[in-house]
Amino acid sequence: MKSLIRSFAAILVAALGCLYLATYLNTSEGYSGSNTLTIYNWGDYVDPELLEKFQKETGITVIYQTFDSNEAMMTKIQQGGTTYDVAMPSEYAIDKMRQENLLLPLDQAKLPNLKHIDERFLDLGFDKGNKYSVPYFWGTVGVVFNPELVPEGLTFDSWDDLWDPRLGNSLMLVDGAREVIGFGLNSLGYSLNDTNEAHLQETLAKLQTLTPNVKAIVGDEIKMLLAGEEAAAGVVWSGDAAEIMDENDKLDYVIPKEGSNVWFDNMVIPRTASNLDGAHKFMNFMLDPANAAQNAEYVGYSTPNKDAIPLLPEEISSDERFYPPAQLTSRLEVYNNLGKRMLSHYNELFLEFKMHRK
Ligand code: SPD
Repeated sequence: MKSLIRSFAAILVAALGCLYLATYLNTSEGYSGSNTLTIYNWGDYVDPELLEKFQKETGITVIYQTFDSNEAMMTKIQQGGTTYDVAMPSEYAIDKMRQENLLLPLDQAKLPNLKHIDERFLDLGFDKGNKYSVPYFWGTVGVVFNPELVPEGLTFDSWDDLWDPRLGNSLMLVDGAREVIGFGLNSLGYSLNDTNEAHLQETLAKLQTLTPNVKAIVGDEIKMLLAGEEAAAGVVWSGDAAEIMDENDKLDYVIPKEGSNVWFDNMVIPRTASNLDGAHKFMNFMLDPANAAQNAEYVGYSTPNKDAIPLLPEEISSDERFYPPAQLTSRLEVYNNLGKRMLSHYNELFLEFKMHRK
């Protein structure tokens, strides 16, 4: 009888072992690819609660990594050896990645929530028909400033106000080649897509005269530094300005009159992806109006989702500094894909500007 009980116990242990193993294999399947989703996004650019909600709803394990510039993101994807399933590049980078065969076409049948996106953000020049990308956030580049810390009379309605000699060591600049070379070009009346070498050299020379005013060129920390009144003004993306002003309501945000940049960050599937179904599920999840509103409120950037807007607090959705009307954005320029060589040249010029400060 004892041996019968022992055999029964052995069978029970074996059965339980099999059950455990099956469950374990099922939940850990992701590590072989099919039940994980690797997302590659800008820093500070998603509400972590939404990632948890997505995991709970789908059973897909999210692996989340960040980048701080389009250039860094493109280099990483180009080099290979990564398995990013979803990434969030800006428009000119999408155009470049598409041309370099770094993106997979989307299956729009799996993206029914695309219907919530405002038409103003669909079918744009960098991805006609949204074959490769769906809108995530959008915004502008401008100046956030603290009226209590800037010298009297400076309103930054002109880019040239940044060069005011009274602003010594009081400016922060976003660490972006297109942004800095772009406002330099705009300040001289040129397009921020200018490729004329004489104009670019003139821009570099003018930017180099800005260095006495520049306290730091920084990434996401720019928000903390400006909100903490470590500098009087900064050139920033509008969403960062919104977040800074949420922390410190003394500050204001303006777009200088000579013009500036309107940009679009979209979700794409890199060619390296291994979980196409999960990638579409994630995109569709982020396109859901309630999720898009929650994300916009958390991150501070502007959502292109027209059905998310009514779900936002009125003081956010009615703020034309961050939800500017089409007649204002139509006078702003979108960054063009200037081609591999010219984009590298912009990066070199930016590096030269940064080195000049040292
Ligand atoms: N902290 C997130 C910043 C994302 C900003 N993307 C703007 C891209 C402009 N080309």
